[in-house]
Amino acid sequence: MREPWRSLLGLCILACLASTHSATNPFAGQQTPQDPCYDDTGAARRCIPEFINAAFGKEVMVSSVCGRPPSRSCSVVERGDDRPSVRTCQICDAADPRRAHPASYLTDLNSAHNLTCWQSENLNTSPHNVTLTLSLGKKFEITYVSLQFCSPRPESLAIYKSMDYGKTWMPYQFYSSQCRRMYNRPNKATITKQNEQEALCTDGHTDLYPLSGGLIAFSTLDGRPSGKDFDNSPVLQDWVTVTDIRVVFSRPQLPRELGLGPGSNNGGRDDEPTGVTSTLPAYFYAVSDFQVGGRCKCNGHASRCLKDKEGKLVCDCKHNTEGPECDRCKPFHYDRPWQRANAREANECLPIMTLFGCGAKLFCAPDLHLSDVDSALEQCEPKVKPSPFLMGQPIQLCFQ
Ligand SMILES: [Ca+2]
Repeated sequence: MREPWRSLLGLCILACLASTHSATNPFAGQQTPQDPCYDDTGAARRCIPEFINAAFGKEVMVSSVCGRPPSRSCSVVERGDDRPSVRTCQICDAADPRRAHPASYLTDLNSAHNLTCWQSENLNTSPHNVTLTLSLGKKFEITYVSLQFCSPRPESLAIYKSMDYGKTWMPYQFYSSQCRRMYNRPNKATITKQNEQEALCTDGHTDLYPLSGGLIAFSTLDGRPSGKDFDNSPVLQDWVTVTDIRVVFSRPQLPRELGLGPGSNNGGRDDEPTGVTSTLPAYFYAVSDFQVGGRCKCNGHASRCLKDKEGKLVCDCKHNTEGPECDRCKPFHYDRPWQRANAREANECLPIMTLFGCGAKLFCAPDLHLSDVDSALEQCEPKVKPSPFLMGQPIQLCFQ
């Protein structure tokens, strides 16, 4: 009864020792020396993909774009030097590349010398939501969402996120000079450890000026207490995880203040009940750059993301992990539960080699010797039994 298992174990151990003759990590031979997921002794360490603007070059779905049919829109331009602002008008024509303002201009190369702006249709009812939706195609951990405007910034704007590829959405951040009325939230609420996963509203970034070039930047961890201890905060790890971002421009700056329309005295902030459609002079939204700054989410087990055969972005998983986000252990590497890597501990998945069921476990580890196996087997006498887990499996599976 005992002998067949002893020889099987012997085979396994020999294969194990053969694979570990030169490195501390038995799997280090599979890695290139420069692999950031392993140190120069072959030990696993946390690795993360580079920080990128995940929106760059991606398609943004917009609910409105100007130029079909061609239209004329006007804006007020500041000239500085105490000179009065001037009103300028231009034609938007989607059929003419020199006069078009397509959604692709939101995420193209942003250059101050060649500012390309997406622009909505002229809108003349309020509120009139205009929506931008960006799908990243994979989970990312994001640090910021930013929008640079060519028009004045909206007076009220909401950012939502999805973690399930657009099936469900949750509020991420609100900007409004009237947080309570527009979004039913207090202005600048305090964030404590109890509500770190709550979207806030602020009246910052809602000034009319600058009339062009204004920025809205939402920093996902800013002001959240556990941000300093991100490694140990599953709540915030969840909070920064997104697959899609949606921005809703809920209300424009007042055309009366912009001087764009004659007698638009019904555009007042306080005398216009929310939800009531009122006629305003035409306004539009225009954005030159929509950025989402962050890293491809791989839970500390990959240093890069690659496109798979179907063109889908996936993590290039190391540490014996697999899955789109390296979110599970590879088969036969379940010796301990899967865990995210952190700065102190790589938490790599370990191979299992449980071949007998008397409570002893043998790992394909560099410090394992045949004598250890012998002594373990001695302790098992006389109840050596194969683990059901590997029964009938080829022994080579231990070393995948
Ligand atoms: Ca642009």
